[in-house]
Amino acid sequence: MGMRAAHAGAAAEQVRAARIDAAERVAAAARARAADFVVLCGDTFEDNQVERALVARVVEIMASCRCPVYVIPGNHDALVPGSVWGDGSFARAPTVRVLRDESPLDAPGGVTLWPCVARARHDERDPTLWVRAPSDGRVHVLLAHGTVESVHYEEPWYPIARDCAERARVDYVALGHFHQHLEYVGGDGVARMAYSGTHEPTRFGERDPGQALLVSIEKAGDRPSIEPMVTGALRWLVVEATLREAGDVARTADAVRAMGEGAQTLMRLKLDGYLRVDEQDALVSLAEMVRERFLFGRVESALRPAPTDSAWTRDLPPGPVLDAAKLLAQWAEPSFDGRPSHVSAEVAARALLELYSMASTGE
Ligand SMILES: [Mn+2]
Repeated sequence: MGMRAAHAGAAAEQVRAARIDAAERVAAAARARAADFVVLCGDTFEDNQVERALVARVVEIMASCRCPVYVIPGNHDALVPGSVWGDGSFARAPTVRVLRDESPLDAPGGVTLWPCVARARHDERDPTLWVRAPSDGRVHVLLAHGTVESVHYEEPWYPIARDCAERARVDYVALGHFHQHLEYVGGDGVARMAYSGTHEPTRFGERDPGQALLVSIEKAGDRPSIEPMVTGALRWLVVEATLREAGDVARTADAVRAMGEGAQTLMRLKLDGYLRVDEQDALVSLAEMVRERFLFGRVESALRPAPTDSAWTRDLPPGPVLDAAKLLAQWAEPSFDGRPSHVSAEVAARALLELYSMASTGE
């Protein structure tokens, strides 16, 4: 919460509002499914400088869960002097508990929570090493914020071992930091560790964001049931298209149009390949459509001019490449009738483009 969303351009305000709406859906899901409690595993806030009015609003949403909400600080909202966690609104919400110490505490449903607390933006140590739960018949749940080994993430801090659940002897490890839903299956084939991912998608290129996890554990040692619940609303789509043949711009426009109305969609269209001179206007229309149809739309073009005639072959040195280019140019003429029977004009035109690509990029 409090993400500035500059990467969403003029849609930033709607992107921020969507995160509030999605948080309300998390609280509504907690009420509808009568959750014993809710945990937030760090980075609830973008940073410790977010507006205090936003903090008050978020605390209000947490309090609307009608069950206790346990929150650990993450590396973005680390527990430091002057942090967001000192805001007065927390003191006015008795069901919202910010966990500030590495000490186990009892939660409803016969559960013991083991909170790991981030106290800095960066840390190279595994925050879970202190946990070793007893076999006392209670359900033990570890809360941590960090990077499980093998996750590739631009903020590789707070490393967490893959066998954390086994080593700490807990029934479940609830993880924050990574934005996508990801579960870890232990040596016994059971997933006891998972990132829920963010409650609302954050940016382009994420897989499986916009969810909360409903985790049910009947009794100590039982296999956790992990049920993803959709809470997000906006779609951040990346569409890639390679233009090769006449009509490909129009075909790409049709494909984009087929994705439906885009009030809830942010679209990044990446184009490469070749743009024919006679399709430049179509490309301008396509870019306009992407900008107008979606909440946010951006076209990223790596298009190169297509060879409109075979003049480019004049730059080729004499030899087999030049010979092949001349032959393909001849075969690519639809009116030419001397092609071998297994070659169509279309195939020859594509082969000529491939050759052009190799020649123009020096391959
Ligand atoms: Mn983080």
